[in-house]
Amino acid sequence: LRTKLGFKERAELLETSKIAQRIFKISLEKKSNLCVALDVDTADKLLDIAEKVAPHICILKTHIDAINGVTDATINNLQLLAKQYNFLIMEDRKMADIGNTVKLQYKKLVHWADIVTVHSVSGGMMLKGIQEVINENAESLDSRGVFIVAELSCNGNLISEQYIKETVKIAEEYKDIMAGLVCQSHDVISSPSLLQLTPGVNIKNANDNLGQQYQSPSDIILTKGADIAVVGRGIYQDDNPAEAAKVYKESLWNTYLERVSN
Ligand code: 5IU
Repeated sequence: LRTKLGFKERAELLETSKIAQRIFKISLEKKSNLCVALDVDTADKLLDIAEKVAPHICILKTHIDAINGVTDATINNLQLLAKQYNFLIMEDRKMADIGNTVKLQYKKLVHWADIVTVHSVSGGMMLKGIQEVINENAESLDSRGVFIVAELSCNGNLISEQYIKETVKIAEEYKDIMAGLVCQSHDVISSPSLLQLTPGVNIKNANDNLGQQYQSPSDIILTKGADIAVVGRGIYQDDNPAEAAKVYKESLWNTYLERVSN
């Protein structure tokens, strides 16, 4: 069973993609299955908080188009931090257009984002476009890949059971570039080679006033079956983001250890 198997064993499976291997490896090295979402409004805040939380995360997630003042230097500095502190960068663009358009958009991301998120709504051809760009850059860049969205954490979303099943099928079809799926339930992913990334974690709040629904770290790992948890406001809005990241990291990692130990 995926949720009972350790990251080390899962990383070593034959069908585990290069990008999933990179995530498993960093996670084990840093004892962290925390992905921080830095949805701040300026490039200065992005770099400032990134540096503070860097020792505690395996993935840093951005919505780069929501941040003011991002330049090439911002991206360079983010990449330097990623190297220095051993984490991956994920641009949460949720690409969703036809293959050709996604391919054009992804060409602008592939150089700095180790991972991008995609919606499955337009089908597998979109992933073919991404795969082509990854192949074109395979010699000059470390392995790249995607997380595909199978479920959303907000109430009132339009995703159906059928959509989830078809999304898993697409993920299996493009396993070479698949880090895993973004979802909310433990039974979406059965294959241990794929990672479950789950947003909607907060220790202090149960929701926001725009539909977001939160769970505790232990719920997200034990009940919802997350391998990697995404925490945004719980960390970057804290008075002490470094300390908050450490608290979330330890809580998430200890729950993961508990999950695989029995
Ligand atoms: N995010 C979700 N829910 C989802 C998906 C993505 O919250 O279903 I797919 C993103 C949005 C935000 C982060 O960047 O994860 C969660 O941030 P907060 O912890 O601040 O709610």
